[in-house]
Parts: sequence; structure tokens; C-alpha cells
Amino acid sequence: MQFNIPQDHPRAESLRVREMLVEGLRGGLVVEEGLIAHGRGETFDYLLGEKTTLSAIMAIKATAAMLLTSSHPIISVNGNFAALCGKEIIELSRACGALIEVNLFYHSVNRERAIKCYLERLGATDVLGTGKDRTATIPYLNGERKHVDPRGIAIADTVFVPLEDGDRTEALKKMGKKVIAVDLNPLSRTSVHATICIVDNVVRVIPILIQMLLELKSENRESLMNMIGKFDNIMNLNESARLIRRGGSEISATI
Ligand code: PTJ
Repeated sequence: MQFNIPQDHPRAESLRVREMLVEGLRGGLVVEEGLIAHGRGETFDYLLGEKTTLSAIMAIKATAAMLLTSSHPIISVNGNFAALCGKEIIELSRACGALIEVNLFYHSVNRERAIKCYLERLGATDVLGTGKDRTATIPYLNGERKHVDPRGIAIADTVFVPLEDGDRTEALKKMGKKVIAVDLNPLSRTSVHATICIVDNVVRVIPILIQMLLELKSENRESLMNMIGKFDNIMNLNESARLIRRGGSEISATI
């Protein structure tokens, strides 16, 4: 990290997360546009009080249950997700038996390779979706992200897609797949079209999700299916939107 963040700075954590992305940019994992996407996310996070809400916890619980009951779950990794959660992506994959696949909106062979090498350095053994492995196609989708690995997203029943941009979620749903998104914007197309959307910062979500997976691992299938059945994505998004509106309307004088 090049910038020394004062420990007592009131926004130290937020600045630390920013630096992870800047480092990711310097290391060839993240695109410039990824910094803009993060800025949009930060705005929603600020209004949410930069805390994991009860509605996010409910979405994380349903996510854990869905991952544990899936026969072929896959974690889709883009530049921002790799830079923010590198080590945790591998822990998550181990906790739920999901494979890892790189899938980029602003695709380039160099960045795809950089992300794969980065995850391998952190301990990942089989990172799909790079180089000559992208031989399958997602129908109903334009752009580079439609090229996927036949061992991964192509045959997955559940796809975990943090920091996604909307049209791929719709295309994956049309293929009959369950899509789990992490998006701080409850109004986005991704959030609305996902089977489950967790409205929270991905850096807070993944450690909680790993913990939840370990806790729910011993539950039987029927009880896990019950947890999924009780979850209503649109109701959950509305609750997050309500909290964001409240966060934007109450200003307390502290000066
Ligand atoms: O690495 P690539 O080429 O695949 O590109 C990745 C980005 C993120 C640049 C690309 O997918 C993109 O442009 O995404 P969008 O359309 O800007 O959408 C990103 C969404 O993620 C927005 O709704 C943001 O609010 C949200 N977001 C940003 N940072 C976070 C976040 N949600 C959760 N946690 C975050 N840290």
C-alpha cells in the first residue's frame, strides 16, 4: 500500500478498501472503470451506514442454504471482486464446494491471466474461464462475458456473481440458473433479476457468508430448502431501499 492511512482517521476502513482497489489497478487486476463502479457502491454503502443490515443477513442466510443445496455452484470472479476479496474467494469456494471462474465485462487476456495467477498464488487450484477454456456460450448475451468455461458457468445450477452488471444476470436466469448477486444498489437490474441479491458491501459479505456456510453445513436438505423458500428477493430489496432512503433523510448535527 503506497498511501499511509492514519489509523484514527474516521473513514480509515473505507480508505483502506479504496487502496485495495487502487493496488488491484496497479497490479493489472482491476480496470479504471472498476474504480467508478466502486464509487457508486460507496454512495449506497454510506447511506446504509456502512453496516450489514438485518435484511442483508437474511439474504446471506438464504445464499448459504442455496449454495449448500446446489449440485454445481460456481463463483464468478471479476476484477473488483478479486482485488477486494482474493483470499476469501478461495475460502468461500472451499466452504461450499463451488468452483471459481473468471468472467470479465471489460475483457482482456492479460487481465484474465493476472486474476488467475493472483488467485493461484493465494491457494486456488483450478481457476476456470481463461485462455482457450472459454469455449461454451451463454445465449441471450452480447459481449465478451458470453464466452464461458464448459466445466463452469455453462453447466452450473447456481452462479454467484458479485458486483455484476445487469444483463448477464438476466441471461443466466433465462438459462434456468439460480443467480446470487451482491450489489449495494437495490435498484439495479442485477438486484431485481437475481434469485437472491445481498445488498451489502462485498468485503463485509464474504466473511459472514463463509461463517454461515460452516454453521449450516450440518442442517438437512429439507431445512435448508425451507430457508430458501422463506426468502423473498423483492421484499428484501424494498427493505434495503427503505433503509437507504432513511439514511439519506436524517442528518444529525454533530458540530
Ligand atoms: O472486472 P470487469 O471487467 O468484469 O468489470 C467489473 C465492473 C464492476 C467494473 C463491471 O462489472 C461494471 O461496470 O459494473 P457496474 O455496472 O458498474 O455495476 C457494479 C455494481 O456493483 C453497482 O451497482 C455498484 O453499486 C455495485 N458495487 C460497487 N462496489 C461494490 C458494489 N456492491 C457491493 N460491494 C461493493 N464493494
